[in-house]
Amino acid sequence: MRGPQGVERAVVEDDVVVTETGDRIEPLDPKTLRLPEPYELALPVEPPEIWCAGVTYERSRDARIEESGSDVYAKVYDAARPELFLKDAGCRRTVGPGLPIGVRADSAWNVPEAEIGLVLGERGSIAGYTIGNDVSSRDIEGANPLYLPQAKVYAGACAIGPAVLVTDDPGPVFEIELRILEGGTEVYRGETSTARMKRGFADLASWLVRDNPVPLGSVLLTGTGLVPPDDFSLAPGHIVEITVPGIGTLRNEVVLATTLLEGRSP
Ligand code: DO4
Ligand code: MG
Repeated sequence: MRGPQGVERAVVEDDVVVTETGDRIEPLDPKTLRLPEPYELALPVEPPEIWCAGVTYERSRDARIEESGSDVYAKVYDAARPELFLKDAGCRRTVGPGLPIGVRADSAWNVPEAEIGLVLGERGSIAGYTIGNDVSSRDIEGANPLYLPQAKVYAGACAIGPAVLVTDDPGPVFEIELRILEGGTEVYRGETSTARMKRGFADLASWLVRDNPVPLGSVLLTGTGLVPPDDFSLAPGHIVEITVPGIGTLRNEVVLATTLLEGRSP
């Protein structure tokens, strides 16, 4: 959590945010976990690596086939082995709630991807659940499947947060709402449920750690089931809000990725 004392550790107990110094802060809305000023939830974990699964929902499979004309997406949707790719390492391209996400200057078709994130424990066990935004360039991805890393990995291409849900439920189902706002007006709204996923969370995590030393606390985003209409592109000034009851709302403003590089050493 960010507050007057800088970044502090905090947990959510009975819809109240409790800091390590014992302050109790009531969110303005327990569903979104939005805090009164000057408080803001920060990155709930700093994952050493962030991985993504793709094409885990029928909607994503269809969108990928349409944008690329390639059948590799239908093949991976039906295969036992999932699509998995590295999104970030060392949190160089990832932000928490309230900080800007990026769109590439060399892309004309950018979208947010609202996904459930698995916080990974030992040997691919699931320690908790968070929200992730796998911001992507659809025209770069669609031009050639080999361009996937460029469509997915760049400054501000990922957001996670606002909290980590720890639960004993072995098979939780999450409702996911995605809203995009422009000048305070909603320009896109969609919702889906993880009940529509083709694959299970534990199965995805077990594929990821096969012969792969994924560090503890890494996050695996589990794919998108929400695709805005083809004539929509994310642009600087848009606000992206992803709400998952039980976890909160991940809210980020969009800027040009180039501006996030300013002042950063390579
Ligand atoms: O194959 C492209 C990536 C798909 C993806 O990121 C998703 O389905 O969420
Ligand atoms: Mg994705």
